[in-house]
Amino acid sequence: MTRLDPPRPAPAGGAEIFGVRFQNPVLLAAGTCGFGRELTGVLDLEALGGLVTKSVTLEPRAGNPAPRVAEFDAGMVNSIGLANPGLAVARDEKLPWLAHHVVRPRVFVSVAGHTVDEYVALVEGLHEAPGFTGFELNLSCPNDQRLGGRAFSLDREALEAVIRRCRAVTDRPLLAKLAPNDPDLADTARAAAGAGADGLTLINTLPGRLLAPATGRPRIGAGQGGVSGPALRPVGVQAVHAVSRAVDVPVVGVGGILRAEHALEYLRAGAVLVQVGTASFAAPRAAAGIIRGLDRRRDLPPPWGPGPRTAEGSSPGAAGSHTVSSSPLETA
Ligand code: RRO
Repeated sequence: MTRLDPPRPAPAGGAEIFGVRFQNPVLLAAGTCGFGRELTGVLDLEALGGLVTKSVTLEPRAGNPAPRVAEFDAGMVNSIGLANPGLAVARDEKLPWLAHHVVRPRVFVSVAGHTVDEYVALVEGLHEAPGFTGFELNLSCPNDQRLGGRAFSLDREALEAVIRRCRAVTDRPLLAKLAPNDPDLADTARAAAGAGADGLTLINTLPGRLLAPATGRPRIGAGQGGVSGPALRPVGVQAVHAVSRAVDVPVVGVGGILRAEHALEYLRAGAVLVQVGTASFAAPRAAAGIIRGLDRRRDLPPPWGPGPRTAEGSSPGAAGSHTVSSSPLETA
């Protein structure tokens, strides 16, 4: 498990989570920022708490038929179909670029496969690459046609096996990104944590379909897709609320965060970090505005501020045991 990259410099302030320091709680979500480079000139990457790369698969994938995205009044539906350059290009080009150009934000590499073996091969193949802190196992893509749209995390045996076996081949932090359409998400989260996940990312998109009223034809090429944006926020906040009370690993909240108050909503529900996704499509600098908005607040819950975590006065187990700093939020 030798790693080639030296430890990254730890920014002052912020909070320590997964054994590394985050300068603020706002990350860009997988699939919405490419591998970071795509946003140079658009967004100051150094201001971010972190970013999660596009999901990487063993081989390059061309993705699903166009159109891949369609908007509706409360968000959008996507079916990109895991379009990505594959393991070799991620390892040899994308991550080295991140190693040289992104210093303060914490980078997580999202990986996705069809089988447990594929996930393990991805983690093994990337473990020693430079430029990133940890992995986000994408166990919840709703748009993989070979899995028939069924998220990996909904198969308990596969979920536990994939996390256990990835855990055995890397000491980097492992996040498991779970699906919202789960009859007992808290139980799945307990299983994921029990199998060795260091944290849970909640939630991926919710399966959905948009039809053209005049023809009945699907508005995206693959037919069904994943719902994201404002419609997803209450689903994500509920997931974070339930799971952060059920597990003692940190929870990362994602789904429908457009503004700082939405990020705060997730932090109050029990998340220690948040990810911004769909908002960046409409406004590529949305995450920077959210970071500034949070920085102005003096009522952030721990570990970002001294304020109460929840209106109910109860504190989920995750944050206390895994975060060591309560320094004021720092922006770059
Ligand atoms: O690529 C996609 O279509 C996709 C993925 Br991998 C995912 O995890 N979630 C999503 O909404 N779309």
